[in-house]
Amino acid sequence: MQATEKIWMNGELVDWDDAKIHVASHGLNYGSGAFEGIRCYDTPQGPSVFRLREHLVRLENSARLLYMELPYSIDELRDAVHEVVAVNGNASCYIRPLAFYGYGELGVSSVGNPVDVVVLSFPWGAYLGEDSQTKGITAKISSWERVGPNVIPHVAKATGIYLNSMLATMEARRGGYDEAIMLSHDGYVADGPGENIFVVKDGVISTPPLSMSILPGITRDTVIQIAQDLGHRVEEKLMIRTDLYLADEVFMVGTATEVAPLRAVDDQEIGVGPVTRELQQAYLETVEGRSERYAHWLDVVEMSPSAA
Ligand code: PPE
Repeated sequence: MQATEKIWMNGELVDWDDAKIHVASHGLNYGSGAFEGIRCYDTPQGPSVFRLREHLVRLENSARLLYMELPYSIDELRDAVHEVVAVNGNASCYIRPLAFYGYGELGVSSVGNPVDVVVLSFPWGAYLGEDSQTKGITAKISSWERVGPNVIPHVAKATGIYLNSMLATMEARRGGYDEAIMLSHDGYVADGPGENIFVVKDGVISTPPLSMSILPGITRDTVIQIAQDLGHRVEEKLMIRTDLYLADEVFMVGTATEVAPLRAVDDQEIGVGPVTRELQQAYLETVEGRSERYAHWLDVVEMSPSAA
């Protein structure tokens, strides 16, 4: 990863190399943390963080589901994001707020541990490789099930859940595919290790419902709104693996991925189609601040005078 100058850590800006924790931290031992992934884009209005408030509300909800009380309000976290982006000076960057149980008492109960909060900002290019958005990617249905609602709350963007994502990603990559698709315990399409999934069939756009072991993605919500505004019909419905094989188009969405077409699922070829292209373009216009209609989703950052 590309290091930047500062990391916001528990209210202070510290040098990148000094943002350290103790090895006995609860979050390191048990994956007890909640995090976010947010993008800032270089827009005509200035560097703008996309849907920052919604991401911070999700962070607060994720923490709550881990019985964790964040020591900072949403407004304070918003200020922290602005501060770290401004000081690091990258108009276009990825932002990673992370709250975790820190160093205090070892043992699975989280009682007796402080809640540490950090915010990183750093440049991060195409999540699934340079060609992912143009040529499309290949995906494999994972043999790993997506964590179910009674395993770990999938509504939470909790650090521990990502072991599930890591296993699915590694299996797919080692098998020569770009990405994994995970099914729920009862065999319905859930999401990717870091993306939500959409299918286009006979002119209708479908995506799994929020109850289907998926992260309630902010890009998912954005794409649904944009698609409806463009006049498309969007349905939230249960889908099985063959709905993917027989789809006209399949695409994945996420903050890091943006909108990436799938050109094959398992070894069934799927074309990269016009609906995906239209939504991909509209999404980029929105996040890059070229669309009046969605200007309210951009939170413009005032850069520090000393930053580039
Ligand atoms: N599902 C999962 C499992 C997920 O991790 C993400 C985000 C999404 C759906 C899409 O959510 P949203 O970003 O709000 O549209 N994955 C993050 C990358 C995880 C990683 O560190 O790698 C992201 O896109 O930032």
